[in-house]
Amino acid sequence: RGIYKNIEASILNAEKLLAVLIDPDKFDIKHIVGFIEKLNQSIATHIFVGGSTVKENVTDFLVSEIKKYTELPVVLFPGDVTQITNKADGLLFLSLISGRNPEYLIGQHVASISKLKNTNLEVIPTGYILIENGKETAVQRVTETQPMPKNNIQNIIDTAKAGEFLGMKLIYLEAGSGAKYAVTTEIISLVKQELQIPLIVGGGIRTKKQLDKAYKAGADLVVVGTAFEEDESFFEELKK
Ligand code: 1GP
Repeated sequence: RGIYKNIEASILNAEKLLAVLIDPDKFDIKHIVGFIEKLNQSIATHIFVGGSTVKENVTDFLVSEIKKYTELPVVLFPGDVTQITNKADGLLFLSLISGRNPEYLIGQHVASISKLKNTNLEVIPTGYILIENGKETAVQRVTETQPMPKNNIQNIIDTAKAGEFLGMKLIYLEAGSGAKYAVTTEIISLVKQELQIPLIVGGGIRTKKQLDKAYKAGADLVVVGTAFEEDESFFEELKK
């Protein structure tokens, strides 16, 4: 089965999913064997690879290295076209629907097609919603868009629902990598109630307690990056 079908099946079985985000720009390739070993022994179900400011070809090499040491699906979470590589299993085809910058709503997507046509990547259309979190993050800087104010929850819900009606297969609520404040449980649960498609939540989640809170509120898949980058012992708390 494909990546998306597996996500749907997990939800039906009330299983929660965890993606470990590896940012090629921050990750020290020297640590890869130990890092992936710990990851394999944890409850992680997916590996996401991507970042806002990655240099060309770095992703390609990193993904082929990761694939040597794990059976988990590797899904690209690209900041731009240059991060697309055939070595991965899937690609979140992200449209930044919280923003009004055409480049990140449709521009990069058009530019990616000639590359994507030559890959076997499972392309998963994803509505990407950046939410205010207490400090400016890289997504905001790079995409030149404003995050959605967290007190206007109805607007966040409507944006997510519009993404679903546009045919997107996933909604991703993003506080931004290294966010001071993660997406609130109130936002997660109200968005989840309205959606028929799986919900991803990420940004600023650093503890097991926060992870469990996000799941309980309704996140189907949580993405954690910085917490593992800063301290690999976090994997110990998340053993299978
Ligand atoms: C960022 O949602 C991901 O795009 C993960 O964020 O690095 O804060 O875990 P963190």
